[in-house]
Amino acid sequence: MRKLALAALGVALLTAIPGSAQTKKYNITLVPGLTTDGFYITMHHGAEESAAKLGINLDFQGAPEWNSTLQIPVLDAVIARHPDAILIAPTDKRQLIPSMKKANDAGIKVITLDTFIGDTGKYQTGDGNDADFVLSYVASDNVEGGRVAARALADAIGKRGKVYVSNVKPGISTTDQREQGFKEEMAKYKNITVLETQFNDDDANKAASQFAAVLARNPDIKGLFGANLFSAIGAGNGVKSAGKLGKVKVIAFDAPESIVNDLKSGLVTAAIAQHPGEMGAVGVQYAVDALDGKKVPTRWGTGYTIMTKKNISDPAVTKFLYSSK
Ligand code: T6T
Repeated sequence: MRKLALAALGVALLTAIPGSAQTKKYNITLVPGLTTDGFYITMHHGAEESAAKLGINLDFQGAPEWNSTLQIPVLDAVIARHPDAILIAPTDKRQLIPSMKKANDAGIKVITLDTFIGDTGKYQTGDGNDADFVLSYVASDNVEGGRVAARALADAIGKRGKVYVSNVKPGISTTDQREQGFKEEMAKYKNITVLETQFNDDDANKAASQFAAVLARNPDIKGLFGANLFSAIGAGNGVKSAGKLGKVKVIAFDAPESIVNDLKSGLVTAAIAQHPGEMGAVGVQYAVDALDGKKVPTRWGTGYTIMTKKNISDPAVTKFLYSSK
């Protein structure tokens, strides 16, 4: 129902265009968390569709890995070219603030997609916090996503046993919030123990070897939550290599094309697919609205599609798989 409502609103957003965008061909740059991730490739496609409908120029500039020390110079180079607006998925809650502020001070409209800067993801509050200048935050509800993952994993393991979170690194708004939501929800299950989080730096190989190490220390491990695409793929590969397919349950955040086989084989019990295409489309729309002098909502929440073995052949579900190119 919510999905339908969102889809309807998405259509409304894209059709209620006043035409003013045509008077000036705005230049908008999308800076993803990294360029080589199906999540951001899909976000780019959504942004491109919206840009084509609105008649604006869209540029995609990012680093090949999730690393704020690589993303900052990319952003600085984008600012030097002075686009009208920047849509960015900041790779760190604090480290991107100075450059993003520089963009805003130069008169460039700044919107964050997927991740946020600062402590809350609430912008334009007037409370003087150092991230308040950002116009809008367009993203999933990541705390809720973590809760959904916890409930799915608890059910998969019969509400009993040891589990852990395979995560990227601390300081990323999205994955921090997923872990928070997961742990808050898991605290409700008295027979489930959440072991120490394993941080993999967005490196699937590292996530796989970390699973082997966790298993060696905890031969009775029952499940894990891969808090993003590379964490889930990597930890899932670790489970497979250890011969634990189906015995150690995996809940995956994100939906690369490979998730179809992982769900069918039983390696992954459920995948929580985000809607990055919608993030890109709404982000472009908001940037154009802001440039046209309109007030834009400070938060737009995109939904989730939960993928399981049961529904993974349904086109209404598979349309939310991320594209790899
Ligand atoms: O999970 C997404 C994104 O939401 C997160 O901020 C970083 O990782 C992904 O891009 C998946 O790799």
